[in-house]
Formats: sequence, structure tokens, C-alpha cells
Amino acid sequence: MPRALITGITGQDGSYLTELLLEKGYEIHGMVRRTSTLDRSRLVHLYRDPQIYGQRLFLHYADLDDPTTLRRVLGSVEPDELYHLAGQSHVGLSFEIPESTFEMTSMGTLRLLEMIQDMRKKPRFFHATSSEIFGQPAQMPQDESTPYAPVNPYGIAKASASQMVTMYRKTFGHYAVNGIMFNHESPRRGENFVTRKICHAAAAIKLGKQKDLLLGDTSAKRDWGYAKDYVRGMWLSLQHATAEDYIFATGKLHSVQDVVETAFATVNLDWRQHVRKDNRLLRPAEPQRLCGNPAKARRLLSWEPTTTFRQLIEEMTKAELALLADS
Ligand code: G4F
Repeated sequence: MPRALITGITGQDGSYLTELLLEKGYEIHGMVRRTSTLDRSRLVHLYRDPQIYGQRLFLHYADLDDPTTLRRVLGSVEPDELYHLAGQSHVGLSFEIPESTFEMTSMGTLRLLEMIQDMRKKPRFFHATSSEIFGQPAQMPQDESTPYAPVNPYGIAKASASQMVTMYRKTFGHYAVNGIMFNHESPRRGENFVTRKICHAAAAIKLGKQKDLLLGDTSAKRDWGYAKDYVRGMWLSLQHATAEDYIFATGKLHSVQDVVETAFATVNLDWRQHVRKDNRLLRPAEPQRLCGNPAKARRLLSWEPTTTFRQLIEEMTKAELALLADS
């Protein structure tokens, strides 16, 4: 049975990746941080299943800024594949907590690479990096050769972590992959990201549980795909004969305003009556033209995004309606 270790297992991507790897017959180990609230809601259906938890799924306390715990877990699990998804992933917040963002994202990745360096049997390593490394790129769409030009602390931390991954691959021969993930969403997206915030608000307003929706820059554009497709890309990239970097993206740009109009149309509401601008939600700098070309992933991995933007936003909005109706 192949064995995988996942950092960030409790997040959106970690939970979908766990489900995919269980289907594929893996034994899965996840690293979790000790926090005052035990938020494992995305894994709860697996955690409560006695056929799975403690049989094929195991959770271990460890922290990216606590090397002893990392080394202990890596040494005892001896994974075949290590998926590194953990980190402070909110771009806006990275302006407020730049040091801890950099520490966790950049230094945390370096620590894992150094520990792998000391291992006799090295796992294949997947690093979930971000389109934010491109910041304000000269070319659109971006591919694996586009120069990094990050414009916020998060993007800078991801850029340096990605360069470390490349360096350990080229210099020391590690099987180490950068998956350059463009925005990817789902009903499991955190509530402070814009798609979930909008879909939640549209559903809550429809049900009379919320009045207004406050947003920052609604003209901002992103390349938005479906998270389940992107975790399939993570797995595929570690099955390829050689370690490569890959863009995972749809190649299509949509604005925050498009998300608003699609979500409110799904619940038959006029967005103009509910959406307002709040300048406090504007960021000091916005990336531009972040749109990916996934041709290499298509060519080497036969990877394709399966869900359109409209399907994604409609599904997220309907999931919010169902969740709110139950609460
Ligand atoms: O949903 P967002 O917060 O995502 P962002 O900043 O693009 O980052 C996400 O995708 C990256 C690329 O894959 C990841 F690396 C990163 O970890 C994260 O998953 O914001 C999207 C856009 C931005 O331009 C933001 O300024 O929406 C704009 N926006 C407008 N009003 C808002 C809001 N964003 C948020 N979170 N909340 C608002 O009220």
C-alpha cells in the first residue's frame, strides 16, 4: 500500500486529496497543528469512520515551525509521497502578518526539503505553490517559464519556497515538484476567500439571514477552477517518471463582479440591491493578469479542468443554500 504524508490535510485541498488517495488505495498520514479550536470539519466524515480513521488515515501533531515534530513524523511515517499544502494562504492577510507568513511558507518548505535531504529513502515531494509568484507578469497567459514577479508578502514567500524546491531538484536530484496552482475553489473553500464569501452571502440573503454584502475590488480578475480537479493534478504530477513544474489553471479569466452576478442569479436576486463597496477591503497592491496556460500538464499528465466557472459558482451557491437550510 503506498503511503502519503500531507501537510495542510485539514484544508480544502488536503481534504479532497485525502479522499482521492483513499480511493486509490493509499495509507494516509496528515500533519495537524495544535490550535485552540479543533477545526477538522472538512475531514469529519473520514475521521468518524472506524473503517478509515486509525486504519488507513492517521493524524499527527506537528508544526512547520517546530522542526523536532516534523523530523519525528517524517522519520516514523517514511512516506513514499509527501504533499506539502500547509501555509498561511490568505494574500490580503499576508500584508498584516508578513513575518509569520514568510516564516511558515518559505522557511517551512526549506525545513522539509532539508529533512528530506537527510533521509535514506527520499519521498517524492509535491509543493503547492501559487500563481501569486507571477504578481504582475509581462506575459499572459503564464507558463512554467514565466519569470517570478510577486507583489505581496505571500507571493514573495511562495516564490522563494518554489525556488528552493527547484534548487533541491536541480542540485541534489530530489524528486521535487512545484505545482503552480491558480485560484481553485469549492464548497469547502474558507469563508474569507472571495468566491465563498459571495456564494455564502447570496444564499444567506436569499434566506433572509443576511442583508448586504461588502466587497473590495470587484474589477479584480482571476483564473478560477474547481479544487477537486487541482488535487487530481497534484497526484498525477507525482506519478510522472520525472519531476517537473506544472501550471494548474483553466486559462480563462473572470472578474469578482462575474462571481457576484453568477451567484446572485443562481438564487434569483438582483445583486444591485445588496452589494456595496467597502474601501477597507482593498489591498495595498493587486496582482494583474493572472491567467495560466496548463498545456504542459495537459501534455505530460493528461490533466484537464472538468468544471466551468459558471458550474463552479452555481454549485458553491447551492451548497451554501443547503448548508444554511440545515443550520
Ligand atoms: O479570494 P481571494 O482572497 O484570493 P486570492 O487573493 O487570489 O488568493 C487565492 O488564490 C491564490 C492563487 O491560487 C492562492 F495562492 C492564495 O493562497 C489564495 O488561495 O481574492 C481574489 C480577489 C482579489 O483580487 C481580492 O482583492 O478578490 C478580491 N476581493 C474583492 N473583495 C476580495 C474581496 N477578496 C476577499 N478575500 N474578500 C473580499 O471581500
